[in-house]
Order: sequence, then structure tokens, then C-alpha cells
Amino acid sequence: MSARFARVSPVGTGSGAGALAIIQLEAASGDELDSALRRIGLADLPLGAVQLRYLLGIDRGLAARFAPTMAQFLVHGSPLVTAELTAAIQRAGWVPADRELDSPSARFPEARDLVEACMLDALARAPSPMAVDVLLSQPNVWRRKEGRVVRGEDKRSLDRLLTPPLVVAIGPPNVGKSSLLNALAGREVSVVADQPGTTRDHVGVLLDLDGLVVRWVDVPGSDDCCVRASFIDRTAIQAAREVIRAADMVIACADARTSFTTPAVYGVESPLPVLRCGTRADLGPVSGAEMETSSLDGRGITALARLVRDRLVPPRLLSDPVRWPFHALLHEDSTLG
Ligand SMILES: Nc1nc2c(ncn2[C@@H]2O[C@H](COP(=O)(O)OP(=O)(O)OP(=O)(O)O)[C@@H](O)[C@H]2O)c(=O)[nH]1
Ligand SMILES: [Mg+2]
Repeated sequence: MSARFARVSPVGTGSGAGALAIIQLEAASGDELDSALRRIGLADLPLGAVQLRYLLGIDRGLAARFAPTMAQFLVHGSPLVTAELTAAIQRAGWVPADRELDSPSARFPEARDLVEACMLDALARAPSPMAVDVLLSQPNVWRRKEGRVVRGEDKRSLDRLLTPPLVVAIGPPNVGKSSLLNALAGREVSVVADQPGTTRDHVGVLLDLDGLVVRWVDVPGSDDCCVRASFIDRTAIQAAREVIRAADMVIACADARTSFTTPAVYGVESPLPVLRCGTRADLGPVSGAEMETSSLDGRGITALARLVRDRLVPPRLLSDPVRWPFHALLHEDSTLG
């Protein structure tokens, strides 16, 4: 008997409220799948059907037949429901599969080859809208062996479409760093007050910067931090140092009354791409700024989002065909079968 089943990692849902679990059922032939499905009360699940059923008397869920030899249950993701269901399926004579059902090819049986399966897998998880076009192009690019295989810094840049890069805003207290984050997010996401040193903990948020999702962290102001800082400030500055060290990019903020700080002010000496952003520009021009913004009147906010996006993922990588090893299973010499 070769009817096998496995719990497949849910795509796009965690294990919290509203989570889905997927149980995949496979057999060597369509006839074998039919008879194995009959044993668990699904005598009539035709190809292409997606039906709401009471599954094995345990819970309601969707039963779907995506291929002649493959069906899936989409059920509530609670461990109790999935454990009871898989135990009942096993009692009906099905064999637990080894982990290979969890591969992209098993999760996306409709894919024509490995690259397409990896692409669908990546597409289901990619947080950045910008990832969609470039991922959709990848199966053809790999099949035709078009363009170069991206490596090194270019690969790290493209990988940012799948794993949000870390952007850290630094600068003196009260120059409008947290307000800038709110303006970019279009909503209130951190503490803003007319008091220097308001932000004592770094507040991180996922932001969609014109198609690229980044993790934006706003660290406390650094003015005289190492000289006069209280214990709380020193702890916050230490935390800021850690987060700046991990940054993909630093946004140095200053307004008309202050000057730009560097990561070195926080004790970070490693070279990092820094963009000098003049803030509160409605109060006056900011000397040494590469660009100016105002969270009050909105100037420069969209331009800043695009500039950060383009520095993190250079547009040239998206305009020419490149073979991007976007999945751990893809290598330069990937066979596509
Ligand atoms: N005129 C003007 N005021 C602003 C602007 N952005 C922020 N502010 C004001 O400046 C003050 C400080 O803003 P925050 O965003 O808290 O400054 P911050 O740099 O995060 O401050 P710390 O967290 O203390 O380091 C608040 O009173 C804001 O309302 C702006 O673009 N224009
Ligand atoms: Mg702040």
C-alpha cells in the first residue's frame, strides 16, 4: 500500500487563531488514491473539487483534489485537530510520509519543474510586492539560462525582497525620527513627544517603501549620550548599538538646528551605508542633507521611501534578466527536473 499523508507547513499562516493546517494525501495512482480516500469517508472527491466536509467525524474542513494522485485537507490549525485527524487517517491504513512531502515540489505539484515549485513557494512567503514580478520571471530565465547568476552583494540585495532588510534611523534627540517613521507608515507607530529622549527603546515596524518591505527601527537620540546619560539611557544606547550593528542601512537624521551624527557616535565602527536625511525641513534648510523631509507638510516623504528602496535593491537588478538563486534548493547548476 502506498497511500501516504503528511502535515504540510501551512503557507502564510502561523499556529495562532485563524491558522490553517494542510494535510496532504498522496498515492502512486489515481485508483489507489480513490480507494484510500474511500477508507476515510471521501468516496466522491473528483479531480478539481474543493468541498467543505466533516472530516473523519472530527472537524469541518476543506477537502480538495488538486491532482489525480494528490488531495489535501485544509483544516483548523490547532494542534489538537491536526493530531486527531492524522491519528484517524493512520488508523484507516494510511502511512505517514517521510518529510519529502514538505518540499516545494510536493507543496506545488502543479509546477512544471523545480524552479517553478521554488518560485511558487517563495511567492507565497514574500512580503514585498516588488518580489512578485521578479519571481514570476525566474522559471523562464532559469530554463533559458538567461543573464548571469547573481552572487555576492547583488544576491544579498535581491534576497531583501524575501527577508525585510533592517533600516535604522539615528540622530540627535527631538529631530523628528519617530515622526518620520509615522509619516512613512501613514499611521502612529511609535512614541512622539515634545521632549528630547522620548524614544528609549527601539521601536521596529514593517514598512512598505513603495514595494519593498523593510524593518524600520527608530533608535533613541544620541546627543551627549556617552557623557551625561542616565542608566536607562545607557541601556537604551547599548540596545541601539546592537541594532545599528545589524543594520542594512542607516538613516542619519538632523534638522536645521542640529548636525548629522554617524554610527560611530553610538560606538559602531563597521562601515554601513548611510543616507543623510534632513528632517523638520519646514523649520529651515538642513546643511549637509542629501534630501529633506517634513513630517508636518509631507515634503520628501515619498522621495525618501523610493531612495531607500533603490539603495537597498538597485533597480538595475530588476530591469535585466538575471538568474537569482532565490531558494536554498537553487544553485548555479540546478537541474530543473
Ligand atoms: N515642524 C515640525 N515639527 C516636527 C516634525 N516632525 C516632528 N516634529 C515635532 O518634533 C518633536 C520631536 O519629534 P519626534 O518624532 O518625537 O523626535 P525624535 O527624533 O523621535 O525624538 P527622540 O525619540 O527623543 O530622539 C515633536 O514635537 C514633533 O511633533 C516636522 O516635520 N516638522
Ligand atoms: Mg523618537
